[in-house]
Amino acid sequence: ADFSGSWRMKSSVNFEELLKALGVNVFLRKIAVTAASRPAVEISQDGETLSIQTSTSVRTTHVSFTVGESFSETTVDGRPCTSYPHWETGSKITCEQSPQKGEGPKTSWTRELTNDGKLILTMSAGDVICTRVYERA
Ligand code: R12
Repeated sequence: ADFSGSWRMKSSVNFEELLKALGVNVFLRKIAVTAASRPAVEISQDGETLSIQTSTSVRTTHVSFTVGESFSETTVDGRPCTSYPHWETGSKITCEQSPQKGEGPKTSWTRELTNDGKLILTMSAGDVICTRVYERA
């Protein structure tokens, strides 16, 4: 699968509930929900190595990783974690996160390329799953 490209978000379900499950207060939640409604996502992929930049007006993250190798990133609420991305199928990456310090609900994300060319991102915290669908810009 080739995730490369510029992506635009078409739908998002449960993003605020995800932040709530992570303990983000209502003030930051409202700011984050507004900012995250219009993200710009740029992905470049070279074989098993992906580079993902996610930009919003309040927060921009950049991660680079090779599927099958652990790396450091932050959870969506900004806590440092160690992540382990692996192929769930030939077109779906599942990434388990473990906190680098402290406690919190279990977190993970998945990114999947569908047959009709969409990118589906899920982010989980405990039993809350946020699903965001992207199309190529
Ligand atoms: C917090 C601070 C900030 C945010 C939170 C807690 C904002 C986070 C944002 C996340 C966007 C994620 C996207 C994901 C994707 C756009 C805006 C939650 C700034 O303490 O679709 O890949 C300071």
